[in-house]
Amino acid sequence: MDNLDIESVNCKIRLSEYTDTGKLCAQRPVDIKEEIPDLETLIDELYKIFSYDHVNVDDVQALMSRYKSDRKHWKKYAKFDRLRYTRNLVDAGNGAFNIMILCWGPGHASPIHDHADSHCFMKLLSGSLEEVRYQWPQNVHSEVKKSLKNKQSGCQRQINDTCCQSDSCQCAEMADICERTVRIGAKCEQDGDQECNISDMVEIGKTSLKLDDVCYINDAQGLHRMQNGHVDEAVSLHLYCPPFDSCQVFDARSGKPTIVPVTFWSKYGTKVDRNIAAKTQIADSQ
Ligand code: 2CO
Ligand code: FE2
Repeated sequence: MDNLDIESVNCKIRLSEYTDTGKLCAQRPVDIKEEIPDLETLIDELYKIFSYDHVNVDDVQALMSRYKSDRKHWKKYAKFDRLRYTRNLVDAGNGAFNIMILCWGPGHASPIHDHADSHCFMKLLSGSLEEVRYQWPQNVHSEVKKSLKNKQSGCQRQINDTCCQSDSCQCAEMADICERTVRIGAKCEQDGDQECNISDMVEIGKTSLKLDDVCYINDAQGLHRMQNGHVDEAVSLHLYCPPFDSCQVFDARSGKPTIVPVTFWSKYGTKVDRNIAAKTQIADSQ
């Protein structure tokens, strides 16, 4: 699964649910060459593409590239906070995807995080952002890796369920590692014990995103952190498929994972109740 040909992946399916390579290759129903004139048209086109069972990652990227950013199309969604980046829902999609605008003040950054077994597309609408990618910490596994291990070992069960107990099965070993990770993490939280040094986060790449660039990440490729290291604000458009309401964030030094809810600062251009949004933003976890 680590060797997925990302360009041909069908992003209507969660990463860990791929059962055979036949499902990865898709018919290619959309072939739009011309520029997309505004954000509304882009969203209409995304609805069309996501109405098919198969959606190719590179088709979504191509579609998002054809829209050229213009502040007047998206300014009503661009709501900033002084302290942290904000997530602003633009369209809840058709169940298969959602679209949001993220606003990054100078110096704002996300924690290191995963994408909850979903596909993440990101387009820069204004300013510039850096993406730093990381390996998963040694003892923490993505759903896609757990699922692959299960398949390799012939075990039909999920990693955290009771495993088949066959001699060749690696589930038990992995479940044990996961359990220890949680236990060590819990101890660390309680009394600040040094045992929480699960492993260092290993950097595997750095990219600078410029205006209208579109990039893609999923959990099989690794984790990332986004940062606006500039004096100007930055705005990015994100599409997730399927949508998710929580993800894991990782302590940059120890790699300790924590599950956090992800919520919105505003929805459809209107600010969400401050108490709810402020308590649960992924941006708070940095
Ligand atoms: N995934 C982060 C979020 O949804 C933003 S970093 O770019 O994917 O808050
Ligand atoms: Fe992200």
